[in-house]
Amino acid sequence: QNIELSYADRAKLPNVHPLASKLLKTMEEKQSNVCVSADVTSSEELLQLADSLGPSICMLKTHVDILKDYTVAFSQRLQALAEKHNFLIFEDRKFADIGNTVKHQYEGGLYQISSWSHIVNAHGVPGPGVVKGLSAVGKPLGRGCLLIAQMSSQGSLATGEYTKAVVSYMAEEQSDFVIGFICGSKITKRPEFIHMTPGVQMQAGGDGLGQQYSTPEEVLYNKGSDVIIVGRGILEAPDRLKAVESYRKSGWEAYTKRLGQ
Ligand code: 5BU
Repeated sequence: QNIELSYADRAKLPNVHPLASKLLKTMEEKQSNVCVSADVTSSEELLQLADSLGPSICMLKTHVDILKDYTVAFSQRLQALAEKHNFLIFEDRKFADIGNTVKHQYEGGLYQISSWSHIVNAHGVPGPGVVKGLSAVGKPLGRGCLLIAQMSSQGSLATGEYTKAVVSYMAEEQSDFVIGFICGSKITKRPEFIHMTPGVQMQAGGDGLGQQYSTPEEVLYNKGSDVIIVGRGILEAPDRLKAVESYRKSGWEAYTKRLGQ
């Protein structure tokens, strides 16, 4: 038995994490499974992106440490835009240390990530302690975490048994904080978990530095992932708004095709 549940059905599952439920509902409402990867270096440009692309996306991914002018005021304005346009913020910090250290990295330092980012991600390399440390900070705030089970880059070592262990040993046992995975394809049948895939462009290919691209149709229909993460496919387009809309449309079509509609 392999029934495909809709995003809306999954949002109502009894064991779904409240944040995952919120994201799934948003995806259904906005008919968008697009996360824009806002990889720009100026905070004004990032805010402008968030305001203009906000209506077309379910989530906005940041790399806060590439900003040349981060301020607390920036993080507050970004949060306000997330509310205004109803999207979640995902800081792609890729935590990968012992629990006690990631706790400080998540809560403190210059960026105080836990205060503004709904979602963060972590590598499985350290073992379950990395999730325990992040959870100690994030759970009381209603935050969630994605585990990096696979990577889009060529020659990635996150494959096979490693991927399986991230799913079974790290996520399933800490599903009160882990809401899903960064992966290339569907890696668990549990519908409460959300699969998110970077390395997406309209044409398959690569970038010369190891990034590998698949199309929205390939990722969402053939591979069974839930969310496409798109950076340069949108950022380097002559018209970013037109580009995000074309990813939203292809993404939604691929998803409805998967549902058999
Ligand atoms: P691109 O411009 O669409 O290639 O950007 C992809 C983004 O996703 C970029 O911010 C990466 O840091 C991020 N990423 C990725 O490309 N592959 C991965 O496996 C992970 C993150 Br995890």
